[in-house]
Amino acid sequence: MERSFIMIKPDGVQRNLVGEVIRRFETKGFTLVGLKLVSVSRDLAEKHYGVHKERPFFGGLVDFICSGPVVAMVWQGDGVVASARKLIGATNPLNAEPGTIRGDFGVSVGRNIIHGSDAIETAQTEIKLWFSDSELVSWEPCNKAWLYE
Ligand code: D4T
Repeated sequence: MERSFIMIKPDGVQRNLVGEVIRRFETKGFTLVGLKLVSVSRDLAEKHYGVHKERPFFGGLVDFICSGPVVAMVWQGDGVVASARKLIGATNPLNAEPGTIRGDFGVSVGRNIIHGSDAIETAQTEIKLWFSDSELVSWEPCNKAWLYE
């Protein structure tokens, strides 16, 4: 089944939003298959945001991701990659709709609380970057028959 890499950034952890974010993904109906608190190395942050290497905000972004613990997660479910992006909202929290995580909790693009993979292929790359196979747990939630027809 489809999987997405979701990371609660240092601001989300510092602002005590970990439970709130997890609650939103759980109650939507997605399944948590990987979870860990990570003190991110520069090397990992630079690899994760490698696509932005030439952008002016790259250095500040890497500093920020390394500035405190993040919660790295893998969530699973039909259409989870695109749906997670909707739950998260627009990159700039000021443009994010109310009801989304960034729309409800953020005001600044450089402090936008959470990351979610932007495509299925990106998700696969990011999951491999952040998790070993043994850290991911395949399990069948008992409410599956009530979530999927
Ligand atoms: P991430 O990758 O963190 O889920 O964010 P998005 O997918 O929504 O947005 P992005 O890749 O365009 O940006 C990555 C990351 O960089 C920060 N950022 C972005 C920033 O600090 N200043 C900026 O001007 C932009 C565009 C926020 C998210």
